[in-house]
Amino acid sequence: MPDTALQPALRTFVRSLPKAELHLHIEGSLEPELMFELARRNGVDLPYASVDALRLAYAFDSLQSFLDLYYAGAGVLITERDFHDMTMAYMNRAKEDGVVHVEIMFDPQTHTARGVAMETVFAGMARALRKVRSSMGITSYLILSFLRHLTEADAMATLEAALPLREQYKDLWIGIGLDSGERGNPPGKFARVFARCKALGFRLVAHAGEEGPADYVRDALDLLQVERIDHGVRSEEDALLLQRLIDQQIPLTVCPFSNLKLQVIKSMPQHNLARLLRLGVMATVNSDDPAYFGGYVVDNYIACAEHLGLTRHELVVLAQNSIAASFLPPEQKNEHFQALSAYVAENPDKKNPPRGGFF
Ligand code: ES4
Ligand code: ZN
Repeated sequence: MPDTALQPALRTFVRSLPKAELHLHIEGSLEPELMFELARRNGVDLPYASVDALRLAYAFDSLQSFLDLYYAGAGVLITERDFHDMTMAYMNRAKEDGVVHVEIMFDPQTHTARGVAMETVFAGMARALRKVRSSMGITSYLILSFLRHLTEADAMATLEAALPLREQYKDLWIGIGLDSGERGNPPGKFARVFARCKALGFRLVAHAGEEGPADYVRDALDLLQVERIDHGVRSEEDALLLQRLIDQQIPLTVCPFSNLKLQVIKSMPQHNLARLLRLGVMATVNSDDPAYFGGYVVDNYIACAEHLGLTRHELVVLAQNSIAASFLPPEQKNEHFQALSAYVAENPDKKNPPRGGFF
């Protein structure tokens, strides 16, 4: 039974736990209220009468049923200011959740296909992120993600369109990702463009093993040479692969609410995060598309505590993993590890105090 009486105290503890968010699609942070505001500002018609009507439409039965709404929703993003406002709204919310560093994925093809310039997308996000870095001290990186339902040639053209901006945004744009509909779009389809990105010195990630099979996780590692797997929950279906993830400490950016809302799992108690973590997988917890899936990163941590029985110590391990699995340089990771240890030491677990004495 979830211990609801202790939940407020646990939530307070988790909110102030220094953590990184490593799996966040900025377009998936666009809350219905802001979507309506941007639609009005830009004279874009939304096929919903109200914010409530839109929220009611957020009932998904698969990844694709979500993606259809998500791409349609992104249609309100037109100007530099729109990208800025969306990013700023997410960062303000992330601050409340104790996020000290975030690695943000964005889908330029969703925007350039509508006639929005690549520069507009970068400029709006970067203005917000740089402001937040200096005002709130939250660091951030950008991961340009290719849409896997489109061709590799389209991904290559998108990369070429973005490369002239690399110098201008080198403080932020450090990585390349792969997202959108997984089934029928295996990693191998993007082997050449990922090889080029690796040669260019980008950090590489890919969604794999979300709806797709464990084979796609192995292919993402072998054919795309990614350093981190987004989701990866279906890796459990392949014992050899699972052992490899453990041995090589390959991080998984797990998103429990996403898996639930997209019916990758039937109910939260069925999620395998606790099992993965206890086997020694470098698992992290993230929000994916928080505006669509009903919760931000702390909500995801708390749901895992409640439904999977994660201990307070395991929640601390998740926060530790999020720093370890980030693309931050070692010195910055160490600063966050120290802050984390200090926070835990200052907030002893009254229910399960660390054992004193020698044994
Ligand atoms: C996504 Cl949950 C998920 N999976 C794949 N691609 C995505 N893009 C945005 N959210
Ligand atoms: Zn995702």
